[in-house]
Amino acid sequence: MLWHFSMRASRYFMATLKEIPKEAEIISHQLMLRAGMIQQVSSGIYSWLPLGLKVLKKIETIVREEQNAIGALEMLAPTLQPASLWQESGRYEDYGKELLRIWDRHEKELLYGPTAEEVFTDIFRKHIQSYKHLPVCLYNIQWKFRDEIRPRFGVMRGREFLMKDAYSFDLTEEGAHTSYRAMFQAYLRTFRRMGLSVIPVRASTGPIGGTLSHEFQILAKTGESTLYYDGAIDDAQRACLEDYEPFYAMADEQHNAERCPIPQERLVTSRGIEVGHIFYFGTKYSKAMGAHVMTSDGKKIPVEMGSYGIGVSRLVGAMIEAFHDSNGICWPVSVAPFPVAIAALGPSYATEAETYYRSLMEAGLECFLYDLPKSQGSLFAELDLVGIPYQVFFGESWKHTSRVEIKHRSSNERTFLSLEEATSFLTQALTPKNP
Ligand code: 5CA
Repeated sequence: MLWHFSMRASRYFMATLKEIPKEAEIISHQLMLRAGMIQQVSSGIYSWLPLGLKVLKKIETIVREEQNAIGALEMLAPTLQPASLWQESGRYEDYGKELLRIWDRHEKELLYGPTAEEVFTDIFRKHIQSYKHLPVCLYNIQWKFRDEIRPRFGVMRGREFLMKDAYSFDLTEEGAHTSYRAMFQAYLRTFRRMGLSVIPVRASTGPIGGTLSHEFQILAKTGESTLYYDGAIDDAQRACLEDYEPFYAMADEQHNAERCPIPQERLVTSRGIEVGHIFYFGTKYSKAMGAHVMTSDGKKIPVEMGSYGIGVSRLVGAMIEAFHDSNGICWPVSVAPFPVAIAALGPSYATEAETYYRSLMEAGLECFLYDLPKSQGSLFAELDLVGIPYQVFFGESWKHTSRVEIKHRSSNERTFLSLEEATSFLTQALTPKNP
């Protein structure tokens, strides 16, 4: 069967590199290149190689499941948009050089969407005219393009990148705040499932517009923003609280030392990477584009909107910034390209490793048979570099005690188990815990 071949190193597309690529300034970019996850095609534009795409898809799935869980409806808008929609909303001139403009053979102007408020507002206005169909929230997970002046840090600031963008439509401002809050909580659950600590910070709204906005920042030394937040957030996160109003958190110039209400000793300063951004902007687009709904007493009013982004491809890099050590990536099980790898430490164990690999695959565990004829040193190094969370070895312990060695990548703990025990240990370890 084909899957027996595809999940084994000898048949896989392992594009790992020994040297640290010179062009990569930060650890996540270096590790993504060294682990063979991506390859640059042009400045800020990457191909996702098989191993990298697996991680991207797993992150995408978590994002999708948590959007669906709050009742947001998935659809798919195109990457190309007509410039005329942006002229209608008034953003065409404002967006400047980041907007990639394209002319088709009829001299009709298109653009590669950097975001999609106009497209979604246009869909809404063509299909929904009554309060009876509200609230509604539509989203898609689609590639975006921003002609960034300085693409850098690999997929963290690319020109082409994958974004989850959602758009909520409500009758009233109060309703829009309820949608905003539901999305806010979905974001906390999404990032928690990825094992990330995330700080929601009050933000300015920039070219999206509006009055209320939060950025979701994960803590990392290489982050582009400086965060100032109430240390009580860390405790609230540990307690899985989903209320955010009481806490102070600001980024960069939004923070004002004089006006900060938090006592100095409770204020935490840290660097952060923005992985999500949500906006409430009321009727900015619905007024400009004529997206009106009928109220219960027959009045026509512009619909209340918000938009909600997650940088899906950026998250791959951001997660590596959060989860790595000097040997490579330490993926949490929830997004690992393969949660388990099996390797024979010497040709005499190859058949047993293969048989065990097949039995785990049949039990529904996603694993990778590392069957390359390499030295033990380079085998260990490669599995650690690509960050496989559980590594099962058939070696000395198997020979002498009929127990395999299971190495846990991030803690480096080793356990010696019979095959039967190993299967139940791995089944347990791979079962998602309720976050
Ligand atoms: N329309 C709104 C929300 S749908 C919007 O576009 N928001 S945004 O500009 O903040 O982008 C949403 C998320 O996309 C950001 O939080 C960030 O995680 C990601 N992102 C933005 N620019 C880039 C980029 N150049 N490379 C990778 N990810 C990016």
